[in-house]
Amino acid sequence: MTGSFGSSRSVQAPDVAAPVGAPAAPAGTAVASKGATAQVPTAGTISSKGAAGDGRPSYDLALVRADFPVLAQTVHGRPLIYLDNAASSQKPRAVIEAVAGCYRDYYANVGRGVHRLAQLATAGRERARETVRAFLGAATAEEIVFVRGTTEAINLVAQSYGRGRRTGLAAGDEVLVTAMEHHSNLVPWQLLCEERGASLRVVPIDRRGELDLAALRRLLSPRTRIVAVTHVSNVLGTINPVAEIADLVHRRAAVLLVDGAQAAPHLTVDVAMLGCDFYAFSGHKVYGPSGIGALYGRAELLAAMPPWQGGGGMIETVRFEGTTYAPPPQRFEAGTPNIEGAIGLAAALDYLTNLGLNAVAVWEGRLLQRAAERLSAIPGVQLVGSARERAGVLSFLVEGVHPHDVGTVLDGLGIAVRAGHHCAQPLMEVLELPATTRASFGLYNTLDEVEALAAAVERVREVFA
Ligand code: C6P
Repeated sequence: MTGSFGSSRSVQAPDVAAPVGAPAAPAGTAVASKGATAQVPTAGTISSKGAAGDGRPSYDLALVRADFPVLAQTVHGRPLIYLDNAASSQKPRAVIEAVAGCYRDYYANVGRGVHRLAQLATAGRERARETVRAFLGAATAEEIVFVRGTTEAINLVAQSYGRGRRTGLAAGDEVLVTAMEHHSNLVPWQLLCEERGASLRVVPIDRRGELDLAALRRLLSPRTRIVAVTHVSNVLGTINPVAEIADLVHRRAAVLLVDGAQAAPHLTVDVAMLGCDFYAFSGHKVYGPSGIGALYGRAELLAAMPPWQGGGGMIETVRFEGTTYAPPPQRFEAGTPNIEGAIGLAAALDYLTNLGLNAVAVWEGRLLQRAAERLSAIPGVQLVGSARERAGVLSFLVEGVHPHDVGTVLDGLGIAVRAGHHCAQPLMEVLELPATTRASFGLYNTLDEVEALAAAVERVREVFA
């Protein structure tokens, strides 16, 4: 279902083609996007994926909000309106209690002890792995590696797959990323390319902020070994067509890593249907604890990959002469892990699953659509990004006001948003913007909060008039 965003106002998008990330490319980086047609996307349409016609989600919003203790507070004397969910989301009681319950009732180190608490903690963490498996639609729990978060997951693949005896990159090989990547899905590949003498190539975006699939087709070559794409852009909200991309990538016998940091909170993820080889996400963005996340890796790929960190828990036998390694996923989980984090993550995924990812997606689509309509109707406000398929975030500019000032005024009104480059500096360069203000939505946000956001942005205009 497609709803109108309304028209953009006042601030003109630049007309000139913007090269992607051209200056200061590090050694080993070939910037392939000269002549890319990326421009500041203007407001257009959004697929709200069946957004409800009425003003309520299919779940009880008041009850859900009551599950999140932090939402009850005031900030600067105003009710907190938390619209910084893309940076990190708030935690329901179920998660807080799962973490506290682990510490209170059965905490011990995992995978090592024969005693009762060690067995309980180990079983709790392995149940959590199974919950993540089901959440991602992976075939087996052995395909789920616990990590600190998306950043660590991507570094794991770059450092292990990218350097493996059987899988590693050689001089002349290529890694493809897109112009809308977060630094976490860019810098690990730059490091790898630099080390291996490989090249990093960049798939451009169009003026809506959608991936240029024709350019992707052109850039894919026999030299392409890894393609790393975000599922949802943390700046533009664009949902990338992962299944289509996977098909193109596999025709070239390359592997596809998907950065799911901004997708997992908003979309039903099924790695089998997406057809990707690796999928990474963070617990703290799906209402779970920070310092925990997961990497899905296709079984035969993980099996072929060497360890990336050494230590306890990842070995089979250790002798001074040499060591043999545990099979996946333990091979990639050296040292004492974030035990309570994994258990809290499972509680968060259960919470999301019980509400229904589809219901959440429909409601957030409604919020996003309303916010886009309201903000784009304010003179001097320009939305950044108008992809037809979007989720989660709305970036905008207020004419003549720096995004940090917008964020500061909004904070004074109790509204939490993020202002800055959102750890996507190369994308900002493509957009020819130093920064944006970004409102990002979660399952507990309300239409009243969207109205408050619009009123606050109008207030920004008055303050800086
Ligand atoms: N983006 C934001 O405000 P970590 O920090 O490892 O949990 O996630 C990194 C990451 C990777 N990819 C994407 C698309 C992301 O959005 C993020 C985190 C936050 O946009 C914090 S910078």
